Parts: sequence; C-alpha cells; structure tokens
Amino acid sequence: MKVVASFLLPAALLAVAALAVNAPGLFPASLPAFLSLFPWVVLAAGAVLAVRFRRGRALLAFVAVAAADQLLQRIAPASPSGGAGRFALDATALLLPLDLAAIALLPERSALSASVLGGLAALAAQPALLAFLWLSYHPGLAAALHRELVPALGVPGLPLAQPAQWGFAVALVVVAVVWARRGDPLAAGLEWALAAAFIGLAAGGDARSASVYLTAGALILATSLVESAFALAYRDGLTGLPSRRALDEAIAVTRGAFAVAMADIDHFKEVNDRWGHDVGDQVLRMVAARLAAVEGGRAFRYGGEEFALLFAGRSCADVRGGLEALRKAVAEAAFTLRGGDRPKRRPKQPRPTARQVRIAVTISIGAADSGAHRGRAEAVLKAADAALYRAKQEGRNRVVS
Ligand code: GH3
Ligand code: MG
Ligand code: MG
Repeated sequence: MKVVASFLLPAALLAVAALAVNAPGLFPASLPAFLSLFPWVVLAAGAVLAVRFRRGRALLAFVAVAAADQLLQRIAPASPSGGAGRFALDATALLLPLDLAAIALLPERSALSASVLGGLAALAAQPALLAFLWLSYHPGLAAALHRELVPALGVPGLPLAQPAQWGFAVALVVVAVVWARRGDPLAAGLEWALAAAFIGLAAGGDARSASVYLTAGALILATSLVESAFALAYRDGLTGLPSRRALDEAIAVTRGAFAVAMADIDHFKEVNDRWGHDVGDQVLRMVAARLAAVEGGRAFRYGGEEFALLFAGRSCADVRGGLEALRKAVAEAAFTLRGGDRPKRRPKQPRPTARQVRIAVTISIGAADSGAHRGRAEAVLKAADAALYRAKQEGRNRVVS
C-alpha cells in the first residue's frame, strides 16, 4: 500500500503528464480545453484539502506552484529567448524549488497560523520583488540568473539556466532529507512535485507543457495529503500499528474463518505510576513491535494498552501455540529503557548507567474464533474480550481461549 502511494501512483501521474505533452493524439480532442482548466481545478481542490486537513505547508506549496504556473504562462511566452519573458522563466525556475524546500522545512501548522500567513506574504512578495527588479532594470541581475556561473558544476545543454539547476539540486536533497528523517508523506509529495517541476522546466517545451507537469506535481502533492489524512485515521501514531478502525475493516473483508486475540499489558498503570508516562509509551512501543512480528496474524492497537491480533483462516486451536510463545517472549524480554545518557553505540563492556533500568512486562491474552459465533465479528471480539478478562482473573501473564 505504501509503495503504491509513494511511488507507483506518482510515477503513473507523471507518465500521463508526459503522454499528454508528447502524444496528445492519444487523448480525446478536448484535451487542450481540459488542460487549460486542469491547473485551476487541481490547485483549488488542493488548497481546499489543505485547509480542511489543517496542512498549512501544503497550502503554501499549492500557492507557490500556482504562482509559478501563472508567471510562466502569462509572462514567459511573450519573449522566451530574452527580455522580461526570459527573466520570468529564470527567476521562477530558481525560486520555485527554493520555496518548496523552505516549505518542507517548516514545522506543520494548521492552515491559518501566523507562520503560514507569513509564508503566504513571503510568496506574494516574490512576484512583486521580481517586477520591481525588472522595472528598475538591473541588466546584470537578469544576466546572472541566466549565466553559467561555474562551467564544471552544471548540466550543459539544459534549457534550465545554471542557477536554477543548482536550486533544484539543493531542493531535491533538502526535501529528501526531510522525507527520510520525518517519514513525512507531505515531504514525499513535495519531492515528487519538485521532480515534476524539474521535468517541466528542463524539458524545454512551451509554457503550456511546463504547466502540465507543474500541475501533475500539484496533483501528486494533493494525493500525498489524502494519504497522510488516511494514515492519521487508520494508523496509531505512537506504535505505528494499524488502529481499531483498521481492525474493524480488516475483519469486515475477511472471508471465511478467522481467530481474534486480545492482548492487554498487565498492571500497566503501575508502570506509568512508577516510571512516568514517557516510559509507559516506550513499553507500549516495545510490546507493539513484538506483537507485530506474530506469525500468521496482523497486530492492531485496539486502544490504550490493549492490542488485537487477527488471524485469517485460523481457529483458536491453530493459534494457541503461537500466542503462548508470544506471551512467553514478552515475559522473558528485558525491556531496557532508553535513558538520556544511553550510549549511541553498544559499549564493549555493558555498564549499567543510572538511567538504564529493566522493567518486567507481561501480557494477558484472550482468544476466540469465528466458528462458535457464526462469523459475527462483534460476537467474536466480545468473546475474545471475555477470555482476556478470565486470563486476568486467573492471575495474568497467561493465554485463555
Ligand atoms: P490490568 O493488569 O488489569 O490490565 O491493569 P492495568 O493497570 O494494565 O489496567 P488499567 O486499565 O487500570 O490501566 C491502564 C493504563 O494504561 C491506564 C492508562 O493511563 C494507561 N495508558 C493507556 N494508554 C496509554 C498510552 O498511550 N501511554 C501510556 N503511557 N499509558 C497509557
Ligand atoms: Mg492492562
Ligand atoms: Mg486495559
């Protein structure tokens, strides 16, 4: 799913954009009319999504792309080889990647925060500044934007001037680092939007075909926005496991028999009370990682310190051994806490530091299967919960089915 969202879909959208530019005959004759409306529809829908999902950075990115698109379409075609048109093209090709990189670096804020309004003001100031620079006529500046500054550091023969090439190179690296470090779907969308803008500007086509690529980039950004909202609804942010809602849907689409196990951390309140909530969170993550590795099943965070395991095509008898092994593995695991002074590399001779503590954690598990409940999901979950209750009553750290 992740691969589809972050690679296949963007690549497919870019491929369609490339076909629309290079082989318009493949499309209905109304393609040009569609393409003249396409940017407006995508950018407006993107802006609405960004405001609705409270993604201020995405809103800024749509505005930046829309502004670049308008500058290219309205000014660049007038005199593509020199004069104001050339200046507009060079300046846009330099500013757009730098703007998108700066947007990626911003912290996420809701669409109407002060920093987003500041960003909007900065974006609005850019065309005004460019117009001022052009009208006050600094020929040196216009020429510098188009010059080959260091012959060895550029791709010769690209229609994109060297400063813009550098802008794209810097932006692609910056956004890729943000993507890798924050695991941020919006950064993934921005990286693709940059790639699309680069193709559009470096392909040497007219402003209209550059616009097709820019808008395809904005469309990829909009899909990454939907993807991140989807992840919010179906994934638990703390443990990375799918959420209870995802479990409900997974059961609903399961055909045939299935088994469900409910796992609950024993005396977890005491862990919180004794070591603090942050340590409790770490324990939750560690338990979640072990549950996620269960064989033949999928783990979900059901809520609080309670997890669910779904085994499609299995009965209680089938999964009992695996659950027992899981319970044992958690009980025997030494949960070593990460303290602030924990060494980055494992020392040759481990020496306990003041903040290195081991906490004993156990889980109780209750399991039920669809056989006894004619497959009714709610009843199976209820039965697993009842079995979990019995496991607690019987002394915890055990599996009951
Ligand atoms: P039992 O063995 O009967 O399950 O006892 P327990 O203490 O685990 O159960 P109880 O339901 O009394 O307490 C659950 C605790 O889990 C209370 C709540 O503060 C804590 N908890 C729930 N969600 C989180 C979380 O996301 N992070 C942390 N740190 N604690 C959480
Ligand atoms: Mg508990
Ligand atoms: Mg509980």
